[in-house]
Amino acid sequence: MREWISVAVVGVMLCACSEDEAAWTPSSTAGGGQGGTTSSGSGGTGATGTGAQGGTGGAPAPGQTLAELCARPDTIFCDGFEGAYKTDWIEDGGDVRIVAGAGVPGEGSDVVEFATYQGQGSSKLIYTFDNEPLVYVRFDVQYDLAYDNSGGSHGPILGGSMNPPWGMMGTAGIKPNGDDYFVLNFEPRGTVGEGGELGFYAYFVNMTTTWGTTFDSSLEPPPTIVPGSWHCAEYGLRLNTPGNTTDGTANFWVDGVHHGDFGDFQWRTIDGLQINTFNLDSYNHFNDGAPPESSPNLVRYDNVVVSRSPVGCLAP
Ligand SMILES: [Ca+2]
Repeated sequence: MREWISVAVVGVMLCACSEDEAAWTPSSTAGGGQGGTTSSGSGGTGATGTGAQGGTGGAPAPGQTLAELCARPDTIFCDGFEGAYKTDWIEDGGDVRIVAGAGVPGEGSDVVEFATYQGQGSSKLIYTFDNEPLVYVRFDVQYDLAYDNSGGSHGPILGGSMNPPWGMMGTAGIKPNGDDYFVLNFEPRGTVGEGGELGFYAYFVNMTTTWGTTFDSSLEPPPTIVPGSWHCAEYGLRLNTPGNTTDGTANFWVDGVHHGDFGDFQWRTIDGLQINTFNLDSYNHFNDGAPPESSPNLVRYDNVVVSRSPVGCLAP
């Protein structure tokens, strides 16, 4: 088993958009994972722990259709992107497309595709909702065979601010105070196609750098991203008790495998700051050069569900 890895992100951040997200894992309700303990990493605060060994982490068993997931009482929002994306989303510029015939086998036809290229480094859809203390987001994601994030990238962001959605945007390098914002990105860690895997990148009150903290799975095999393939991804964020507490958590699953609980997060200090924003996002720094519009970086998403409880993968 690999060690939990905590790495402070100190690279040049050129992003003018949000760099944060909040994610969580309920160690009390999501069985199958042991709560992590925080330790100091190389310049950052990291979750150290054993993580779940292939447990479900409280996620429901697979065998569901998107329609069934959308109908669950805990579901806040869902979108299968058939024909269009729902008008609940805010499109904040970017290059967002609906692609027919590219769906996960057995579940619809259309997906949403985000393109990034020279002059278009960020494409995303923003969804805001009423304040929640515990939120899970599941989606299917496919990185194009030619996707290149070797110059740095970011992905979907779950978070909150006192002024949603914009209060958690443009916050790169701004350490949260506890009464302003927090973010938890669930995104490629490393270069896709060269061992890059899904993991966390978070901004929270007790992080020890101004550039956020990353969290990777400790399981073998790691949640390595396979370009051109669909992955079932899910993550959750539980807020800490208001005040000077660190009982906030985060966790994630990839292709139905629970990759552990991460703990000791102080996401906030006041009760008024809660989870209220999700960005379905593709952001590329292009620090090593951007592709032309004619051969863009492409990421596809489908079957997004925002919920108050773990959701799980679609029926195989
Ligand atoms: Ca679809």
